[in-house]
This record gives sequence, structure tokens and C-alpha cells, in this order.
Amino acid sequence: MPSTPRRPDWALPERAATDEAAHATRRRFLRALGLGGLSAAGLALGGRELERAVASRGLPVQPPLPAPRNGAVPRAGRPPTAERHALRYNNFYEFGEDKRSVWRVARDFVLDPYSLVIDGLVRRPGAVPLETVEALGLEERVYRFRCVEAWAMTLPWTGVPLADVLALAEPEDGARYVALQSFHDPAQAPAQREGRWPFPYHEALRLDEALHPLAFVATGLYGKRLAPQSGAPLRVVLPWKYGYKGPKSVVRLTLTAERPRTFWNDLQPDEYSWLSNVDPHQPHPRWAQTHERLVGSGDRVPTAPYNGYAAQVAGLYA
Ligand SMILES: Nc1nc2c(c(=O)[nH]1)N[C@H]1C(S)=C(S)[C@@H](COP(=O)(O)O)O[C@H]1N2
Ligand SMILES: [Mo]
Repeated sequence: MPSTPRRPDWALPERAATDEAAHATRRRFLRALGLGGLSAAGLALGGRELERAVASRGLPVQPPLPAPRNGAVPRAGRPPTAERHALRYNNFYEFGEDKRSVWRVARDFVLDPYSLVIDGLVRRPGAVPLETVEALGLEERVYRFRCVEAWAMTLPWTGVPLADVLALAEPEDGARYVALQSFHDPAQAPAQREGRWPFPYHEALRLDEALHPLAFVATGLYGKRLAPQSGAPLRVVLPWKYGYKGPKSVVRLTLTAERPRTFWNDLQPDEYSWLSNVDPHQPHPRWAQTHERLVGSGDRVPTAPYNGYAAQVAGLYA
């Protein structure tokens, strides 16, 4: 990782750190109790505190996904979004355009069997099982997340650097871009039966962006494997770009010499640039980008250049 930057002026004081620590402690607590397969017996064992924690989330319980937190990534500077908010407010157009019902529509969505194809300009093309990705060494990173629609969250992802995943296939010297492609399964995704959108969802990065240490592949969130609505089993997370640049339920990474076409830039080039870096000074034609609304608290806070990661990534665009 790059060295930790100067504390940016949008960062909150120690309150944020306390909340993050409390979150980690609770997770360790659940894990220590072996609540992978949470049962009635498990609840009885866990006592009232645990019962309350589980009930308040009201979410299906999945096995924990242990991973040490990477303390070298820049601090998010604000507490993680409550899980019950983050998992009930989603953009995943394959399952409709109503953010509040995506989780319900996607409830049974599963890619099984799953593997991640890496092809194109690579020396070792192939299909990589999820276990191979995770065996690269899972870590947790708390990242800011900024949707182009001006809402934002703060999310504890579990995963591995995108660079490490790409390295499995040994990119060739001529590779300059990476195309990121989501799943296509009309039998499971209602909107893929309708033809309104050019699915499969696809975005792309320059190779130097994809190899940046902040570019991340997530297989987990809140210490558990990704829920369907969060892009199970694997998604790309690019904290300095608008959320739409990170496809969910990714099945293919293709290295190319030519710049790939992308979903949103093709649909509306005047509204969505190809690079899509978070920029408070570049308004969307239909709204300002100077501020964002934090999902959960509803707080309105200023948007930072590159979503707060300028010290790390601005050099890519010099
Ligand atoms: N396959 C796919 N990936 C996608 C999307 C989508 O509709 N389909 N939406 C994008 C957008 S616009 C955002 S803001 C984020 C939302 O992620 P979240 O619902 O987990 O917050 O996913 C991105 N990745
Ligand atoms: Mo978005």
C-alpha cells in the first residue's frame, strides 16, 4: 500500500475510529462464539446482547469471512454505514430500478458453479475458482463509497487487491485496459429478460488504474460473504470512482489493447464520462456533485475530490 496520507480536512475526529473499533469488536465477538451457522442454540449461548445484535440486523446469517483489517488504506473518516441500511438500498439494475426492493428480488440469486474467467492479452488465460481468489489472502478495507446519484456509504469490504487477481493470468505487455463483465442469466435476473438495458453490465479500467493498490475485488462485506444484492460472489470496488464503475457479480476480466466500451458512457456520454472519477467540481447535468447524502444517517456532507483518495490516485491522472 502507499503510505498513509496526511489526515485530510474532511476527516472526522476520534469518534469515527471508536465506531470502527466497536464494529470490529462485535464481529470478533460473533466469530469467537462460532456463530457461523447461527442456530437457536447459538442464540441461547450468545445471550441477550447477541440476540439484540442479530435481531436488529434482521438479515440472513452467513458464515463469517475472517480477514485482518488493512490499516494502511486511508481512513474513511466516518463510521461504517449500518449493515441493515447498506443491504436494503442497492443499485443492481438486473433486478430492477427500485433501490429498496432489489434485495427482495435478488434474494435467491446465485452463480453456481462460479469461476472468474480472465482472458484476452494474458499469458495464462483461464477460469479461476472463487477459492483461488480468496486464497490470495483476504483482507478487510473500510472504503468510502459514492454513487453518481449523490448518495454515499462507508463499507467494510473483504477481498483482495485487483492487481493480485490479474497477476494470476500474467498480463502481456500489450495489455492497456481491463474490461469488467457482470453475469448474464435471464432466468434469474428479471431485467435481463426485458431488453431495456444492454446487459451484461460491463465497465472497464485503464490497466494502470486496475493495478493501483486501492483497486479491490470484494467477496465479502461486513465480515460475511457478499449477499446477492451486494454482487455475490465477487465484485470490483474502486473507491475513487463513482459506484457504477464497479460491476457486481463479475464473471469475466478481459485484458485488451483498445479502450473497451462501457455501459454508462455508451448510454449517456454527456452524463457519465469514461473515467468517472468522483469530482465535486464537475456537476452532473441534472444535479450538483458538491455534496452527498449518507445512507442511514441521512447526513449531507461535502464530496471530496476522488472521493477522498486524491493523495493516492491523483497521480494516475497527472
Ligand atoms: N452488475 C451491476 N453492477 C453494478 C450495478 C448494476 O446495476 N449492475 N450498479 C452500479 C451502481 S450505479 C452502484 S451505485 C453500485 C451499487 O452497489 P450497492 O448496491 O452494493 O451499494 O453498484 C454498481 N454495480
Ligand atoms: Mo450508482
